[in-house]
Amino acid sequence: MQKLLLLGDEAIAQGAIDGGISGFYAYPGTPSTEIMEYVQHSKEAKQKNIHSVWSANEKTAMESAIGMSYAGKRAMAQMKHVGVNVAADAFVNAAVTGVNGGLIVTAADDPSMHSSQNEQDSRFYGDFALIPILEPSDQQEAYDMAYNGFDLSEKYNVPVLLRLTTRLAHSRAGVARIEQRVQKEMSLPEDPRQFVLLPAIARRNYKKLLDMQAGIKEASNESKYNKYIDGDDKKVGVVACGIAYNYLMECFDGNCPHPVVKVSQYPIPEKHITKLRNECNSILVLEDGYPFVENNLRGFFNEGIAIKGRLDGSLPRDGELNPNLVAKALDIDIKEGEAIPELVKNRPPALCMGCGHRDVYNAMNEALTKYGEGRVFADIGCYTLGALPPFNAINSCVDMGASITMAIGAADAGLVPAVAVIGDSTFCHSGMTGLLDAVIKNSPIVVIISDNDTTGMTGGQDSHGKGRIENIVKGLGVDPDHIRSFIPLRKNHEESLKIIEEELAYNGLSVIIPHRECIQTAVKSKKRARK
Ligand SMILES: Cc1ncc(C[n+]2csc(CCOP(=O)(O)OP(=O)(O)O)c2C)c(N)n1
Ligand code: SF4
Repeated sequence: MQKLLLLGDEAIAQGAIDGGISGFYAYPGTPSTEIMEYVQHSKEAKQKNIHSVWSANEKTAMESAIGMSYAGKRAMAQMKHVGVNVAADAFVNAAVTGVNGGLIVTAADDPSMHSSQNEQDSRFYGDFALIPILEPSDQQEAYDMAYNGFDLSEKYNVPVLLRLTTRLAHSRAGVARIEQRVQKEMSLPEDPRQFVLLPAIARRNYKKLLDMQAGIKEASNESKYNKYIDGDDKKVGVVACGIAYNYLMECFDGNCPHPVVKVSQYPIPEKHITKLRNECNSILVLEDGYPFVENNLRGFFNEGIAIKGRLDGSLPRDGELNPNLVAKALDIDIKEGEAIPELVKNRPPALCMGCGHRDVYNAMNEALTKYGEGRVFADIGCYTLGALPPFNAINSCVDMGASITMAIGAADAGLVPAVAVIGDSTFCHSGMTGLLDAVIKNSPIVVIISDNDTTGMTGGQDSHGKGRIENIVKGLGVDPDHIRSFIPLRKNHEESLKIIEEELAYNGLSVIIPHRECIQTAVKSKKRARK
């Protein structure tokens, strides 16, 4: 069979394509973005007419995937870990509706917060929703799990959560492909009310989900992804989850002297863990993310054999794992890599030279001088870099869409004028509903939608707002006299400043739309046009 050199993200995309998927739905977010990008560049996916759609946000992506599953076809929703918070309502309820076509939700977690607001662990969501979780230890497993995850989903009538972390998502390894499967035909659920979560039906479905738990647990005990690997040195037994298994093997060149339970499918495989407890004097748990398994093994009283890991200080409580941390926890020699050459310097992130957000901040900062500091609520996107020098322009960045709604709350508390800064993609993701709140209350806030026609921060994916922002704002009911626009360029500074000053002085809701294409996407489209 063909072998490909793939990123973990790409392996998931290829596994799902080969496994008979009909639709991928996603909202971009590091480290999950490359799944959709791979599908969108895949000739096979095109030939097979596989849908690959950037949705408005993670919740709409999740719901579209549920819809495709309802119609009998296999679907995947993919997102970064914080995206699962946005999709959570649909995600948890999808476990209660059950599936028709197989449904996989891929959540890419980011321990160490390389490019995220937190390092939450998506396994808790899978556990909470009572569904199976798959966590690959390498790229081949990422491929296999995407391929086979649909069978697991269809067998137990539940969505399956496929969880991976940054290091695996963004590193490459050889992946052997399996025979390609054809897509499923459209077919409606046998029970036409399966997806109607009225209380009477939801109660019945929930009981079914509970009845399914014994089978889901057994599937984990018997899974080929979970293993008990014996070792002579029983002073400590190791539970290695997902990519941590790879780190453990790296420390011992593939021959760990301790008994090991490799965990790549959850619920936690009780059969293997019980054997490990019976044979070893203590247990070390290696897992990237939160101490999910460790907490379960310790239980409330933490009695019995010692359980070591992130909670007793054997490993740091936060940040991603690596082979050196694993070696230290096992008290073996650390293999030092090459020192970083002097030439390599840390460089703080910055807005690109020539970026329109720079001109927006220059004008906004000047206009705000007379009102004092501390009144700018920003959002998540390239413009968040306005928090850093030389701009020092913003005072918050909490979650996608929070700028407008936080400004409303602060204005209610008396901080007038309050300013919200949001990008076009984030506005369409979750800013529009907040703006509707502001319209209904005529909140005295100035909303700046810094429109660059793209989702710049995650690499320039299409933004649902392209060419539509002004109409959306009008449609939501903002007074047209207070919808203003300018082109954020240095030569337009005086005009931009005047517009912002006028709207700051207005005691009601204004929306200002500075509009100029992101220079990175502009350069890319010029290059494409020249080819
Ligand atoms: C819930 C959630 N989903 C996805 C992301 C990843 N992400 C960070 S910023 C951003 C969008 C940025 O686009 P836009 O608002 O248009 O600003 P730009 O970067 O183009 O300036 C995305 C998708 C995230 N941080 N949180
Ligand atoms: S990628 Fe685009 S939006 Fe982001 S900083 Fe660069 S020019 Fe600005």
